[in-house]
Amino acid sequence: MDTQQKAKEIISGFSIPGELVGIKTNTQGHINSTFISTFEKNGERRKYTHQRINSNVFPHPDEVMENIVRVTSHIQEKTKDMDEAERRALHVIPAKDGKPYIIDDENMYWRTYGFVDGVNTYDRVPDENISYNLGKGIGTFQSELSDFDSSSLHTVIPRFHDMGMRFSQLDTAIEKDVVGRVKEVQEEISFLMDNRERGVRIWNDFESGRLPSRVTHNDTKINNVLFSEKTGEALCVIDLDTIMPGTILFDTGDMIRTACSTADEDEKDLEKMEFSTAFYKALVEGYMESAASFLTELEKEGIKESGRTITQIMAVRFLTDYLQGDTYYKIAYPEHNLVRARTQIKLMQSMDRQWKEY
Ligand code: GN1
Ligand code: MG
Repeated sequence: MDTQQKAKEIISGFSIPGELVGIKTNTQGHINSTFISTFEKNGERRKYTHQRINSNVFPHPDEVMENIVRVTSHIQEKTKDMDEAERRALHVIPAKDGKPYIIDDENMYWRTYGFVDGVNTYDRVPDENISYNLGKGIGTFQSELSDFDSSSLHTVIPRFHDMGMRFSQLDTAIEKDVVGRVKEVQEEISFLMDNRERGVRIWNDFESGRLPSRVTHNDTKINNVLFSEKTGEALCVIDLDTIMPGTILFDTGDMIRTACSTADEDEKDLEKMEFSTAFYKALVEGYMESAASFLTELEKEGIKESGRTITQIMAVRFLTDYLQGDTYYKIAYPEHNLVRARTQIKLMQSMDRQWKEY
């Protein structure tokens, strides 16, 4: 049975009113498989998002879902009286047995959300206004969760942003060289190794308690944010799998990485990849408007560095996966992970060239 057929079968186990009238596969995302369905009831159509959770990446999907249900309920409560309230948090649709997931015959977990319409998404920032809105939206998300006890969340992927551990994984991949690719990537390896010490600082400040533990999303790239079609406001942060305790600098970092770059994460022409200081300034201005009130001084001071650090961790992770024979990220062609690692390194170099100007 193909996955879409399987999805259809699973979907019937969720508590969704009406008849299933259509299903489409969504190809975005490097980890989970996603499907969009349409249901019809009394002539009215509604869409839903269904995902099969990748259990190699998330070994405890029940804990992932428990985190998500708690965090989305918290945001729903905070935003219930606002305009477009239904678009400001994801809504988990339970299975017919009340659980927030269904386990299929291959022991894979599936979940369903109400599809959020009336929104725009971007893979790249088109202008400074969107950058400003993105910053403000991420700051709002953090601020809505600033009174949520982060220690009550499950750590779904331990040491996810531990740069030291990510470098150790790269060391092992280089040493084993299972697919014989190390010789092609000497330049990339040496750039990353030269920056190793600087890269571990944020994690060390977090682990030593100098940076406070908060609820962090850990994947705040621009295409995980939904913008209102009506007002342009960044309404909702999606892709909540990696919500867990962390430092908010992981999230400022990923938003800087993806919102201030002039090319896609997998652009082959490196000439096109630069860091935009104009987008950065707009992003941080929006972010500070909604986040400044709850940040500590050390958090504020770390924002600029966080963009460089998270870009670096992605370079390390993509290169490691390339050397390991592409076992983690979905790839569309053999060099895909190498292309991704190179864009991240280029982005870091572009930051460094302009470091004094922003
Ligand atoms: C992965 O699945 P997706 O595309 O939302 C990854 C993130 C990376 C991102 C890079 C669990 O996220 O850490 O930043 O790719 N998620 C996981 O595009 O590893
Ligand atoms: Mg993700």
